[in-house]
Amino acid sequence: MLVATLLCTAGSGSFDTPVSPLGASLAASVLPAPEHVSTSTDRFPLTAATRISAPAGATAVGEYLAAAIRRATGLPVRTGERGSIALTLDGKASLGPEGYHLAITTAGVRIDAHDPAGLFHGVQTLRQVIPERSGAVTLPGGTVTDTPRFAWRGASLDVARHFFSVAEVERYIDALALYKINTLHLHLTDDQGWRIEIRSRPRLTQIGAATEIGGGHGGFYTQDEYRALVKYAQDRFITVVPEIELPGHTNAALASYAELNCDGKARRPYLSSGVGFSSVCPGRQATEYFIADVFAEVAALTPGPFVHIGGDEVKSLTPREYASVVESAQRAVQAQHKTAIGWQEITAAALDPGTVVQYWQRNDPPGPLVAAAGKAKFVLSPADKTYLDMKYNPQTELGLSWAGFVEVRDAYDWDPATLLPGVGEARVLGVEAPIWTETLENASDVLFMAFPRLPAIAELGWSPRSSHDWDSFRRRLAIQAPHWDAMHLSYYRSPQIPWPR
Ligand code: TNX
Repeated sequence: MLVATLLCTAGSGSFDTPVSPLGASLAASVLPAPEHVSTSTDRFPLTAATRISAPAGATAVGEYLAAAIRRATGLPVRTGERGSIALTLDGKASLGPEGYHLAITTAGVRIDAHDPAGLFHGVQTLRQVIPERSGAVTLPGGTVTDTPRFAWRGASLDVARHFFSVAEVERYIDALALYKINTLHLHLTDDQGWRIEIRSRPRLTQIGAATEIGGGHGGFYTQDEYRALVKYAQDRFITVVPEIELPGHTNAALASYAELNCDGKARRPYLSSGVGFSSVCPGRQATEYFIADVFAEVAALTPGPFVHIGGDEVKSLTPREYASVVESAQRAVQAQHKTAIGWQEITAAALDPGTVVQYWQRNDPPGPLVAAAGKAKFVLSPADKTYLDMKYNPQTELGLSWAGFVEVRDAYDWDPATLLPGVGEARVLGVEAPIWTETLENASDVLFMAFPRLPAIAELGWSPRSSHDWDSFRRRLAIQAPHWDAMHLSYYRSPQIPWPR
């Protein structure tokens, strides 16, 4: 039944349909673009009486959806038995761990998945067709069958250059969940600050956490706070990958423990943004113990399979010295039954077959790097496309520009399967959009740089290659804006996007 007072949908699923912030069709609304989508003339009325049922294994997903609907519409929608919105875990195994099937008909809404993560992603799709306006609303009919292209759809956040509170990181996690990002890589240590409590090395946070770029107070997560953050992400089906940078980007550790320096002298805190100068002393017993102890504690805080060992931009070691520290870090991670991932420079060390390489730097020809990587899998973060700390254009106040200006189309228009010669689809674990925070001080700065480029990287990670279409993408991106406005997410109003108003 149709609720009479409502603006209705724009009709068929064609991307040529003029998009309106209220009531666009399923095909015209969903971002990342789904694998299969069909639209129908059915309409589902969402009212104060609507109830959501969820299976025992995913009651929290039902509650999450109910809260999202209440936030968007003000309707007192709750979970209950035999809801007209039914979430089930009866989906086929072929949907995999993250896929879902969504059907919106006049009689009701159903989301079927094989695993709770799939239900959660289906819920994000449904949220995108719920208009941001108070009172009863009508949802456009149709079906979606959807599975991701890549397993690793990441965002990373540098909490070392500037510190971000647990609440700020949670706000970013909420934004990531909207676009089916499933990995949050936290850059926890760098020259300017050490941000995670390590109980066997208390000075790391007593001394190393007290600074940040520009002279602010810094900060760190206690292990309990960090555990809560990991849980908050996990509840949104996002896996946290902690990064402990080695051998370089370590001044905060070198300032905290004199024994990590070859000359045995503690370094002064570092508050600016140069790179490449710092390194732990290779081969020293103190360094080996440090690496083993730190990764043991970090791995114990990590339910996910990956721990990041850094490895980028070291200018103060010989190649042999560099490789020896990377290999120690890799061993320490493996000793904790985790898989190591590191920046592309780690291909200069002897890598174990499972170790993952994160590609970022476009200056060097990729051939030798790919050859050195052997059979390793890649996470792709090309700086000139995925670095969300790059300015959008010369006028952008925040951000850097060493990799160029990155407009929305630059972030979107590339294919992960052809970026690196010799690294095809099967060797790409996924994509990741990093945010480095030399110039970013709070959650609103981070969101402004992430939106609207983060959804572009999310779509490259999730959607089938065949759906890649800039014009479709920019129209679907445009109608995200009312959601961002309602959620108070700051974003850049790129002139490339046909924003609704
Ligand atoms: C390069 S990406 C870095 C970071 C900087 C970033 C700034 C990478 C592995 N290293 O240390 O923060 O550029 O854009």
